[in-house]
Amino acid sequence: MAADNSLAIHPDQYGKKIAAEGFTDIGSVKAFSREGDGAFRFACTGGIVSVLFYGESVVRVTLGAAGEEPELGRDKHVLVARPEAVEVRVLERDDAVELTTDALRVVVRQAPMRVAYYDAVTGELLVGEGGRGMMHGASGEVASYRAMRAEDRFYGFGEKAGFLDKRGEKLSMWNTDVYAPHNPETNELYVSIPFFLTLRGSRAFGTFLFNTFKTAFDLSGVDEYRMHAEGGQFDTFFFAGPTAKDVVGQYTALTGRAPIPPKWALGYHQSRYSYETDAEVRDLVRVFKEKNIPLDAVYLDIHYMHGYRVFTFDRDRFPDPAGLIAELRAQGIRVIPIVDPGVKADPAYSVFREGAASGKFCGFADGSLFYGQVWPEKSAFPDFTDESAREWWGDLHAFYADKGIEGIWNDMNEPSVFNESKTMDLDVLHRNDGHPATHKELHNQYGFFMSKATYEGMARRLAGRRPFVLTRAGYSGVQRYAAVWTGDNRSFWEHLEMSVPMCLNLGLSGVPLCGADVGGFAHDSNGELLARWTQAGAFLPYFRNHSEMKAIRQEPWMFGGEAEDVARKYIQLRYRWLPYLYGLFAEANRTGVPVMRPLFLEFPDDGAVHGLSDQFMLGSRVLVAPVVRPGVTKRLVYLPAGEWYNYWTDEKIAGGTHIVVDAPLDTMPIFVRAGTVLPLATPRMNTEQPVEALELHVYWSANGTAEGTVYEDDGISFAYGEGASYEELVVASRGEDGEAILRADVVRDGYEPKWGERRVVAHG
Ligand code: MIG
Repeated sequence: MAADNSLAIHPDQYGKKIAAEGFTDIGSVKAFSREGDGAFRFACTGGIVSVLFYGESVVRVTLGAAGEEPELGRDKHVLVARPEAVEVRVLERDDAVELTTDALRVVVRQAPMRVAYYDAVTGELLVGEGGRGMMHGASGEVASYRAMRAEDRFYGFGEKAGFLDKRGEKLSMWNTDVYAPHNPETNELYVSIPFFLTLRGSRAFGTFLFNTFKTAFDLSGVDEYRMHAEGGQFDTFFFAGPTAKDVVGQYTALTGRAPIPPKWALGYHQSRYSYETDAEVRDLVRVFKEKNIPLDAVYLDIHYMHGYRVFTFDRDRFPDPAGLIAELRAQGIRVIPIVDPGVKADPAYSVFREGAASGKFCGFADGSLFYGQVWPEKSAFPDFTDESAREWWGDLHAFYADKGIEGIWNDMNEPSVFNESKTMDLDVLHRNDGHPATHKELHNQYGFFMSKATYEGMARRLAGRRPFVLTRAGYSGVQRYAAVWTGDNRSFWEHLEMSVPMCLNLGLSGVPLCGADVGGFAHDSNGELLARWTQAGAFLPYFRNHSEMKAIRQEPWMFGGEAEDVARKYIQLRYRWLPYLYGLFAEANRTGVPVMRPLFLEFPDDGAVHGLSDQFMLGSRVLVAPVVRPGVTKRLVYLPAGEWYNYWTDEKIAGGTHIVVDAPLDTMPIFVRAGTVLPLATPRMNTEQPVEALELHVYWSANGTAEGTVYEDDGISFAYGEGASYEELVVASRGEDGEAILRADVVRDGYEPKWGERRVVAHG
C-alpha cells in the first residue's frame, strides 16, 4: 500500500535515477515512398511511419512498430472526417524529406528519424522532436518526446482538475469514477480526451493522440514533453491553427461537433440523489412554482428503479410514471431518469435474460460473461463497442421515450465497478464491430459508446425531436451524443473555482455542453456557496443543481433569505439570457468554437489573459467574473483592451487594465463589450412558455455603432439541419439626435421566430 504519511517521500530513493525506460527508438529512415492512398510511407529501422494529410492544416502521423503497418483504416467511430485530396509538395533533401501544403510543412529527418512541424507561410518551426523521437517498448507501449519552448502553454486535455494552463502537470487518461478527491493532482477523472492545444504567444497549434489505451502526457519538464500510450499505435494528428479558434475548429471537424441541444436542456435543471417518490417530485415542482423559480427538468436518480434494474420503475414509489411525466410536461417540465450500464444478473429480469441469450454482454475469450458488483449487485455490462448491442440497448429506451421522456442521464459508464481495480477486467474481450479488442484497449471508449447507443436509440424513438443525453464518462467525439458533467465534486469553494477552468478545457476539447453540479454534490453546501455557485452556474453551458443523499438539501430555497433571492435572480437571469446563449450553441454546432471560452480565444494577443482561470467569455461579447471565495464582496477583474459596460450599472469602463469591482452577494460581475447588440428575452418560467418579447440591448462602441447576432429555430427538432433556422446580424448606429437606428441583415430565414415583439434597449 502507498504510504500516506511522511514515509511517502522515501528519502532513500530521492534523487535516484529512474531506471532506463527500455524503449526502442524509431531509428533511421531506410525507404521513403508515396502510397496510392495519398499517405507517405517511411520505413525505418524501428518501425513504419505513415504521414497522411487530412487537409492543408491537418496531418496524421502514425507509427506501426515492430513490423506492423500503420493502421489508418478504422475511424473507431471517433473520426468523422476523411483525408482530403490536398496538394503536397515533396522535397527530398539529403538528410530529410519535406512535405508541404499551403499551410503546413512536415519535415522528416532521416537519421535518426525525427518529425517536425512548420508553419509553411512564415517558415516558423512549430514543434519538433529532439534528442528523442517516437519509440516503442517491449510490452507494447508507445511514446514520443517533443521539444517545448519556455513560452509554450498547454490547454485542453478534456476533463481535468486544476487550473487552465496544464504546463508543469503530469496528466493521464483513464476513465475513472472518483468520488473523492477532485484535487489538482487527481488527473484521471471520468472523461478521456487526449487532445491539447499549444499556445505560443498568439500562435496556436494542436495535437490529438488518437489512441484509446491509457495515455499520459508529461508536461512537467523544462524543454521537452512526453506523450505515452500503454498499447496500440502511436497515432497523432497535428492541427496547424494558426489561431486557437482554428485549432478547435480543425479538431472538431475531425471528431465531430455537438448538435444544437434541445432548448429545454439549456434551462435550469434540478437533481438530487434521489427524489425518491412521485409525491416528492410533485412537491418539488410545486415549490418551484410557488417560489417563482423557473425550472425545465427534474432528474430521477437510482431510487426510481425496481431494485436498481434499468428500464423499470419501482411500482410503489412511481405507480404511474407516464401519468406523472405527462402531468409535469403539461407544466413545461421534463423528467430525466438515470440509466447505468450495469444490468442486474437476475434471470427473472427480461433485460438480463434477453441480453444474455443474444450475446449482448461483455465477456471473456472463453465465452463466459464478465460480472461486476454495482448498485444492482451482481451485474452484466452491455458490450457497447458492438453495433448489435448498441442497437439493442438503444431500442430498450422505447421504455422511457414512450412514457414521454426525452432526456437520459448516463452514469457509472467508465465503467465503474465496485472492486479493487474500480472497473472491468482488462482482459475482457470486446466484440468491437468485428475487430475484437481487450478492455485494456477500449476502456476509455466505453462511456462514449454507451452515449452513442443511448443518443441514437432515443433519436430513433423520438420521431424527429432532439434527445438530450448527459454522460459522466466519454472519449473524443462524445460531444456528438452527450453533454458532460464533471462528476462527484464537493460543496467546496475550491470546487466552484475549479469548475470554471474544467469546463473551459472541456470546451476547448470539443465539448461545448458541460457543467458541474451546482452547489456541490458531496459535503454540505451553505447559503453563500449555493448563491455564488448558482450565479456562476447560470452562465456555464449546462446548468444543474445536484447533491447526494448524505449532504444537506440544496434546492435554491433551502437556505432561505438572501441566498434564496440570489438563486432565484440568477436562475431567472439564465432564462433572460437564453437567446444569446442559444445562438452560441448554434455557432458551436457550425464552427466547433465553444460557448464558454477562455479569454485567450478572443484576445490572443493579450499575454495577460493566457493563464486566467477565474474569468471567462460567454461567446465573444460577454465577460463573466464569478466570485469563488467566501466573504468576498469585491473582486479583481481584468478587462482586455477596448471599452466595456458593467452589465449591472451600465458604467462604461476602459479595458486593458485590472479593475476592482463591487460584488456583493447578489452581484456576479458581468461585462459587455462595447459595440454589442445583446439579444435577451423577457422572463419566463420554463422554455416551453412563449417569449413575450425579444429585447435587443445596445451597448454602443465609442463611435456609436454596435452589432450582434440573433439566432433562432424551433428548439426541439432537427429541422435546423435542413435549413429551418433564422439568423440575423443586427447592426445599430446612432442617429443625429442620439436615437438608435437598427438594421437587421437576415442571414438565414428558414424559420420564423415566435417572439411576441421586439424591444430595443439602448445603454449609455
Ligand atoms: O454514487 O446514482 O456521479 O451524480 O447521484 C455513485 C447515484 C452513483 C454517481 C454520480 C452521481 C449520482 C450517483 N452516482
